[in-house]
Amino acid sequence: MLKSNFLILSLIPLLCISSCSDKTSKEKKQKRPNIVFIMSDDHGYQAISAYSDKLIQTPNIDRIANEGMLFTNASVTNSICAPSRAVILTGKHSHINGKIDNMTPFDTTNVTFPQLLQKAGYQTAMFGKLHFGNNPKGFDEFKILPGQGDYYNPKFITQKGDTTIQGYVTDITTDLTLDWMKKRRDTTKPFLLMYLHKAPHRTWMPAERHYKNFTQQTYPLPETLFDDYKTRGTAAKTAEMGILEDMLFQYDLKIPEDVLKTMDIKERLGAGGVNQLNPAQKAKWDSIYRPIAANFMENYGRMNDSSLTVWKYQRYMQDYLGTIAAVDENVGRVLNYLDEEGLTENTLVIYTSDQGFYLGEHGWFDKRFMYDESFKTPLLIRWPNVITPKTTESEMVQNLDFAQTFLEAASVSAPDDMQGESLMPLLKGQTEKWDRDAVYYHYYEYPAEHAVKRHYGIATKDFKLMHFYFDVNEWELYDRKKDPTEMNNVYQNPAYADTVAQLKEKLIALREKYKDSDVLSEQYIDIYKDKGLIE
Ligand code: SGN
Ligand code: CA
Repeated sequence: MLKSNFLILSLIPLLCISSCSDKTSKEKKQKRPNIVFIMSDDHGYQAISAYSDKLIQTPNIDRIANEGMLFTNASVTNSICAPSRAVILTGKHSHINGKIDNMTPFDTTNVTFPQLLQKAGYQTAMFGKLHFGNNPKGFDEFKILPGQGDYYNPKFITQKGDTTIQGYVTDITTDLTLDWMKKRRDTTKPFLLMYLHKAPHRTWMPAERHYKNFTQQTYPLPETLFDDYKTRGTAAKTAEMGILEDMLFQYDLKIPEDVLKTMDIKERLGAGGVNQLNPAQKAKWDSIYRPIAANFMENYGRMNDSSLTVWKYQRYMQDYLGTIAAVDENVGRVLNYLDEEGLTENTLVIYTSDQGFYLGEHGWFDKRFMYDESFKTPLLIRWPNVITPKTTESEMVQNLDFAQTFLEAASVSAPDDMQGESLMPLLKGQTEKWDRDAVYYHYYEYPAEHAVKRHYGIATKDFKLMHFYFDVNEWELYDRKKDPTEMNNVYQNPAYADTVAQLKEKLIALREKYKDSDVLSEQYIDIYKDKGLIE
């Protein structure tokens, strides 16, 4: 392939003698970078070694930061899957693009950045999880998982109909991606590739090759595992995402039903993804997970709440991190392919997640809250010749900014109604051109699974102010510098009265700027009523 690239390059001057009337615009076009957008689902930054090596080594994902930029203050505008994806594609907040929660349908009349890139001459492809309930627009080719998708033997929706592929979803998503790059890439065009993993989403099923090693590991406990929510409001106290109370033995932690029966434990959900295994896969699964169940059965009677929390946390981490091992290996396959094809230099590679995730912090799994672990998201970007390798960027950036960044990178002007900011100045190291001092957040999916109440809020580098406005009317304030683990709500503390007043003013200004005037407009109330979620 290197040879054929050389051939094409050496032909360019010859071709130009006859046909380069518009030489400058052609040169510009040829330089437009490829974009490889890699996103996993529910990948907390705590589980990427470029951020912290307490839990897992992710050498391939880290490579993106080692050869590029690591963002330590990247966040989402609405910490839930499909809404985050809609924000990324449209460059607009949820209340503007309409996809406020996983249930509301994505309005396909929205203009998305892939549509604009495709129109501007990019070849576009998407593989993996989208989770919109409808097909993406603006892609020359896509193969996407229906809804949440399955870990084993997953079904894919393609332009030619549905197909089921035997094997493990993370490997398959990568095979599809590499197959497209190898066989159907138009080498005369720059490309946008959206390579979107299901992992490490619940129910955290690792690849067979990782069962053994990961189920033998013991992980350090997060500092806030036994949070009692003492200073916080109703929302944190009533959320249903506690490792002790809400994480299920069978569905989440893979203790088979027959074992639970002998212990008189009955659960509301069944075996979930384990039902997808074929007999050969099931035999391998059982060879590892059955002995764990037997051991659990033996010890269960001696466990109290605290030891059971720790046991559940360890089982959770073993499987969650096991799924990440496969993501990391597969990211390595894609990066290696870019190297082999000489594509690395002119390709912007980004690794992110649709949001962060609780890995036991505050006693939780899942996401949704504006507290850091789910508000913040990993963000690593490599773009040789633009980004200085090994840089760390602490400015506050959001998934809202991606669309405009990619458009600027491709020299395509962004529509005026996109609401983010291009990250280009930061990528170029021109921090002085970046003046954002606060970001806005709004979460809507309630009543729903995990029972996290609706809230909006503002974050600055120093503080976070949140308003839980639905069902309750409660405010919370955190001092991010003094209390980075967000254990002390200081909203009522008189010492912070001025801060509260200033932040409320700023919050109003942000809500005006982003045109978020209604807490829940009629349109959404109707959708929620139709679904029987509210009366
Ligand atoms: C599923 C999960 C939830 C998760 C939501 C949203 N339950 O409903 O635990 O919060 O997805 O996740 S499961 O029974 O399907 O595992 S999201 O990433 O799609 O937003
Ligand atoms: Ca998600």
